[in-house]
Amino acid sequence: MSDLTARFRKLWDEIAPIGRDAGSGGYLRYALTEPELLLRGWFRDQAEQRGMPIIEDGNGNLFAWWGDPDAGDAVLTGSHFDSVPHGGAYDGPLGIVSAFLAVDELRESGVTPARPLAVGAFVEEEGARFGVPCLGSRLLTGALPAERAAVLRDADGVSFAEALGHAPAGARPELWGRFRSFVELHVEQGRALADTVAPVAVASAIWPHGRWRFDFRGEGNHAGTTRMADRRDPMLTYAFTVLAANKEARLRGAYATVGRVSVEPNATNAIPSRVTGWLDARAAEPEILTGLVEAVHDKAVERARRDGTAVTLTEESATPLVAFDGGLADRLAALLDAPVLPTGAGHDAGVLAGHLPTAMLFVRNPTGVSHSPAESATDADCAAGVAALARVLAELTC
Ligand code: HGY
Ligand code: MN
Ligand code: MN
Repeated sequence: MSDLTARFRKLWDEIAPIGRDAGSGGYLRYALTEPELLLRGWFRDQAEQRGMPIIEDGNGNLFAWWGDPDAGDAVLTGSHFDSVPHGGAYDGPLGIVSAFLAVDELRESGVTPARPLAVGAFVEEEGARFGVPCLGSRLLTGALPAERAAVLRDADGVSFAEALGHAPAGARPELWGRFRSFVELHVEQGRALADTVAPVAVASAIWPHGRWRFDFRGEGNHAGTTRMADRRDPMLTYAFTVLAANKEARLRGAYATVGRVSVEPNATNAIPSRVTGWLDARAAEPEILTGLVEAVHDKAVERARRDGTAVTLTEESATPLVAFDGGLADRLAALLDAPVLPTGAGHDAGVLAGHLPTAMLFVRNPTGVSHSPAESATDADCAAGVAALARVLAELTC
């Protein structure tokens, strides 16, 4: 095992147990809950050990600084700690652990950056607690108003402002304006690298994608005394809509997922009065995505007429096509002799890409599985990711 691989494993083992569910082996690291707060504490310790002062942006994002935080022209790297329910170990934390190790690599090789270098930890990237993905980076850049974020509530009714302990600060142009570029290292969510010799790739783009809430309303009633012909059952309309989403996505070469549903009253012997399903839709082109969501909505409305139910559609978040800075991507791909890949996964880098030159590095995932306890990456590939990130940061801070 190489020295860097051993150092990766040592640091990785410090956070691996935090928020891990013994039953599933997946992670329950929801933003600003105890496991994620422990990880933020770990982040502070790592920064302190490296003499890196921390700046908080008032939105829940943390930035550890090597160099003068006020000097500007800084290079930012980092990612997020939070996970989807029972998510994998690598999605997010790999980018933060790798960032601290890359700082160590630079220092050990005697590199003193000519400009400041910051390691960031963005809050609520997955949107698993408050429903809006990339909440922290959207707040920082002003893509989401602080007033809207403040009142987002989790399943227990706790608002983002209450979880944060104060109203979010909102847009901080004077802070993100200090960054000249952002490089996020992330485990690959797909298997494009799995059958290649490349442990690391550079991102070219993020597909347009978003989340839409479908509310189906019908008439709650008794399961045993309501004739089938008399029912207005929203579960039927919901089920049909899920099948329609799958078919319409396949017809378009797009992706549609309904992975989250809530039912009222959610009783075995009661016809539901309301069913809510969340559609995650993604496509290579904006027009395809729009067409997909419209087609699914049309099918839902048509079916609702047959079922005597009502359906309403609400867009909860939308991310346009992100084309990463082509010059930067080509430069990093040449530096690392790495392939360039698009992705269907959203990232904070996708938000910052609208404001400063941004790049992503993907670390090989042997199975491609993500948002699952089965997500994996080998220590050797993770060490290769650290080495690649260190080279990139040395290049960008010289
Ligand atoms: O959902 C996504 O694409 C990302 O993993 N948050
Ligand atoms: Mn994710
Ligand atoms: Mn992620």
